[in-house]
Amino acid sequence: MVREEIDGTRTDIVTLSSFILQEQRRYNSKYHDQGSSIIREASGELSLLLNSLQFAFKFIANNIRKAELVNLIGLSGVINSTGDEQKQLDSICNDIFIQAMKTNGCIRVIVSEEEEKEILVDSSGSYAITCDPIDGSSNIDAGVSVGTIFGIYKIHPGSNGSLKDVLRSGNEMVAAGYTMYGASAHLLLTTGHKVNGFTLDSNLGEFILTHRNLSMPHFKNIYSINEGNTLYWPPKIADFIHSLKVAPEGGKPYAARYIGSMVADVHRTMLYGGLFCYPCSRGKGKLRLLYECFPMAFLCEQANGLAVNDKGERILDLTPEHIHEQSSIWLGSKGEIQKYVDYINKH
Ligand code: FDP
Repeated sequence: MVREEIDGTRTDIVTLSSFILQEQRRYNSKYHDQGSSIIREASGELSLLLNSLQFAFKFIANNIRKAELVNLIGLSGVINSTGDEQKQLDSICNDIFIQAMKTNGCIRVIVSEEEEKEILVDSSGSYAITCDPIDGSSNIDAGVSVGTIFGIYKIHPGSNGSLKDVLRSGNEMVAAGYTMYGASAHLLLTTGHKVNGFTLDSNLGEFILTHRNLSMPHFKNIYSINEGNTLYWPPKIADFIHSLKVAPEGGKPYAARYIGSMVADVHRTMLYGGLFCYPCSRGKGKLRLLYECFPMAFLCEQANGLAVNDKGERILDLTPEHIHEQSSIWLGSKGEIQKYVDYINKH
């Protein structure tokens, strides 16, 4: 018998690396069990890619932790593709991410929030990746949690890697996730079969499985939105948000929680439930479809939630026309998002 605990120390922990290998084996045995005449084996390439991603996350986490000490915080004077002022930490973390993706041999196309154009990589890899290396960066100086968001696509058969491999429906993502850098680094990952959460143990230098098959509650009376924009929303949306603040008979109104860092707001929503939204202001969405909305929508649905835009259309059914396209988004507990969809359909 294997003793799982020695002097209060758990010894049965599952690391991200072992979890990825287990998933690969599960995928292979699924195809064997189905008695497929052409036995499809997972080549291990996605596992390799996920492993190189976890290296990038550890490297970024390390830089964020020491940022204040080594004076990285401050503006670098560069304006990025979407018009935001780029911080030194933004550009360093972008470089870390791109370097890790360029050298793992699995990636042919990289899209980053910090790069105006897609990056084509000369490799024989089968994947394309989209990412926001540091989301929520306007909060960095205040020590608020920020994160890296990513989405992964298998490139089209016969493609050498092109824009077409990323400008496609969100339904075609094969994996997505984010790492939130807070008191510790938290990674939420889906490969299209539920969501699992890992926490970085900085002593071991390993992401440890801490949230297996994460599932959001169906209802939770928490709403998360930048209400300062109320004047710029269509009246229907302002009315819906107002309705959340009206207490039902014998009940309580919704609680407001807004950090202003998408990863942190979504992370809370994934764990506690509720709804997070960023509607169009003056008719324009803010969050980026490809590397913010798609990965978050994929995670959310895999955790039994829903993700739609202002019109109530399912986010993953959308197809972007350009890599930095912006969208409105409503995501969170299934019951809460359905309530929004029912409201706009009725009014
Ligand atoms: P940031 O500009 O700090 O990078 O998409 C970027 C984002 O943050 C999200 O992380 C966050 O949810 C949102 O913008 C915050 O926008 P507001 O400041 O307009 O509320």
